[in-house]
Amino acid sequence: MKSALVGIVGRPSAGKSSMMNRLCGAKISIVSPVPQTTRNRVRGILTRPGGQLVFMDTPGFHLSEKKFNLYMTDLVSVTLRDSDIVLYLVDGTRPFGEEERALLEKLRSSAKPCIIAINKSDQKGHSRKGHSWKEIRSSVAEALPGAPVHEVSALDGDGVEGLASALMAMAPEGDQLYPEEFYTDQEPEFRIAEIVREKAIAQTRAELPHALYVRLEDLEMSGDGERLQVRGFILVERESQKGIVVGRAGDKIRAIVSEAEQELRGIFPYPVDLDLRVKVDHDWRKRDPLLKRMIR
Ligand SMILES: Nc1nc2c(ncn2[C@@H]2O[C@H](COP(=O)(O)OP(=O)(O)OP(=O)(O)O)[C@@H](O)[C@H]2O)c(=O)[nH]1
Ligand SMILES: [Mg+2]
Repeated sequence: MKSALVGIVGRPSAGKSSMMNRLCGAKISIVSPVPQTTRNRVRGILTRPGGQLVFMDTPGFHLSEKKFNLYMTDLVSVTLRDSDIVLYLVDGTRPFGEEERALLEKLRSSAKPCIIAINKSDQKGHSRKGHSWKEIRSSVAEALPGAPVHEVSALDGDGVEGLASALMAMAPEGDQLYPEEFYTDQEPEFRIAEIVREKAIAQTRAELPHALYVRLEDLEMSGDGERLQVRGFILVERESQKGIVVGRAGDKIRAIVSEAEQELRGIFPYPVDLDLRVKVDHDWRKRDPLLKRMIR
């Protein structure tokens, strides 16, 4: 059968996580309008008769010397190394820039088979000043000659079936890595923490784009085995940010809990009860041991 590890790479907010979710037909990786939402190599699995593709979503490739960012860029490099095929996602609504060129250089030196997908084709009609869809298409095609170019929309699914078939056709012969009913290999603890983080970003994104992370302390099935009780923390960098996550009279944290609990009901066969506190972890983005554990 066909079998491949497919690394999904691209700039922050290109729609990598949305595309992996769309390709696998399930919400696997969290999504937000804030760049650098994904911090891990999240796996999504697509099994069809005759083949299995294991996608690896990655953090957005961003040029910055900040420690936090360097860990994420490293993860992109490791993923390129481990991939059989690279799916390079380009945001068709943004001009081709420095980051795109730097990432293309990495792609070329990895020498991996690559498929280019220009995403957000639903926005094709709304071209911005100094930038057109046609220019993006010719820039990528020129930079990676020979790589097939697909135009797709993770939002409405346009072109995604064609992309999935092209990836499957490109995959080498190999063993099935996961049972066919699997669509991800995430541990429940990671999945719950990520969904909480997605809801927390959505509630606070204007004020705190990257400043928070989620740590779960305790997951325990209730005595009757019918509910999963989870205790944990949303951690921010500074005292002044705590109030933003808590909100006025606790309205934000309550919304985060209820939105996360609702989404989790669709994932686990039992309800998940979240007991979350907001805490300060000063300058957590500068601490190597934490970043090493977190970004992988
Ligand atoms: N219009 C449109 N928006 C899209 C499409 N795909 C993704 N988006 C939006 O683009 C934003 C970023 O999407 P993500 O899937 O989180 O992007 P990402 O590349 O995973 O981002 P990072 O993890 O931060 O690198 C979200 O607001 C998505 O809803 C698309 O095909 N069309
Ligand atoms: Mg992402």
